[in-house]
Amino acid sequence: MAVFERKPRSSVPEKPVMFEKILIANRGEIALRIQRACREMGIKTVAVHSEADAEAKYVKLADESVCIGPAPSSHSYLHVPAIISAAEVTDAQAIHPGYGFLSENADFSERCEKSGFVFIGPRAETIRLMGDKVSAKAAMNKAGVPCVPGVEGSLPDDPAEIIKIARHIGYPVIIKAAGGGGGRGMRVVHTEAALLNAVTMTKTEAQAAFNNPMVYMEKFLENPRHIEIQVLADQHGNAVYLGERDCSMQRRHQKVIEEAPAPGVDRKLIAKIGERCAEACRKIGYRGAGTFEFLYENGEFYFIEMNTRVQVEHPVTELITGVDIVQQQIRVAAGEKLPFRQKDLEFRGHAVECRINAEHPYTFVPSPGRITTWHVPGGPGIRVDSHVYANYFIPPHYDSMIGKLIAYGDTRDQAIARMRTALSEMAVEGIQTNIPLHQELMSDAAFVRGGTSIHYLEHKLAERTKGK
Ligand code: MV4
Repeated sequence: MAVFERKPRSSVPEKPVMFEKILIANRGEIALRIQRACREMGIKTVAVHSEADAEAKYVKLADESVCIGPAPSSHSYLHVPAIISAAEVTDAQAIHPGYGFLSENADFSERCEKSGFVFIGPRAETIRLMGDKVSAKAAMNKAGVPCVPGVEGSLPDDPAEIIKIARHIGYPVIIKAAGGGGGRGMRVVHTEAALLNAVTMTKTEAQAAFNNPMVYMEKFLENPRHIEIQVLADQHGNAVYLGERDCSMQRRHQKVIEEAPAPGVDRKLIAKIGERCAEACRKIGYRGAGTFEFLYENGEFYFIEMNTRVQVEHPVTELITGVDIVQQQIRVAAGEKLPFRQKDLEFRGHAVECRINAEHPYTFVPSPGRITTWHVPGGPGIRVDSHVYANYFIPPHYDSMIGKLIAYGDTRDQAIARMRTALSEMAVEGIQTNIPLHQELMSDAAFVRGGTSIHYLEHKLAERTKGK
């Protein structure tokens, strides 16, 4: 079996040598986005795909492709041995996990490294630290990142102690699963009478969903915005922040619109929080791209979670900074130093992203199937990140997002105006999309004013239903 013996590459190469070939362990628009970064850098690509994605154009565009299993993700994009084997047979040197799927799976990153492939992301230890929301909060608190008021650590078993902690924090409180995140495994508690039952139920659910019964408690913030800070760190102790994104326009924890910068937030405060995030990266030896998620309420930032992957909404940051985040992920994974310092970075203009989903615009029922017409907009300040085309069949097995429409302008008003034009030019037939919802939102008075909370869209949609 000598053929398959590979020397694990030391994590910091003496002299960085850029990869010759990268395997992309993902599908759809992000697989194409990563492929584009590789092509620009002269790196060969290996696409892995399920049977349902065999005919996709981005698969054909890759230098090589390997079918890793049937349509269900559990048997393909989540099937670790198939992905590692594909990297072995194609002789790739590194694996880019994209977002979702295995991107925040510490065991997967470890398996990559043990098999001799560079995992394009943070060390397994860092992914594990951030995957446990209790240890993530403790680490960030210690590193000087402001957190939601609460009590450090997971809740004790003693009911009297739990009651004491909740009284100390003050109602309403929120109980969250340590193994959760992204909106899974949480419960809001308004009164002491409801407390212990809520804790028990959250623990039971957490055990079933995450195989970890640990829960923690925070003050529940009633009407915050969701603002996140993008960071980049190399393996030589350098870290920068690339500004923030406002992702408050969401429904059921699915973001709908993202923008950068966050409207109406004091730039000095962003610089202060951003610097805290970069400093935290230096302290924990973070490597790669990452996102610090905050709740923002009454002029204060409160850290809730860290994402250790590239995010769907990274293009808005790319447009206001001029930094190619995916390319930098690859460079720092190969051991290169970041090519800029914080003082070299400028945030210029404004960018808005609309996620284009194959779904009914108001019932949100998925609408997979064959796209008959696909006409994308263009012109100044317009970027479209999508893997689809006319006659493409959207498989029903995956996420409904089929692309992202991103508009850039000197000002927020210009970016929104360009987005309106772009949406009006965009033509998609054969399936239903959420383009009409985006058109409505781009002319929504509260959105146009800027600074709506995480509850805005759900409230607006509820009003809409009542009105009909
Ligand atoms: C909160 C919160 C209010 N107070 N924590 C939901 C997703 C997960 N990342 C954290 N979440 C929340 N945590 C405290 N202490 C409200 C939410 C929340 C939310 C946060 C971000 C974006 C959308 C959201 C929708 C509902 C609730």
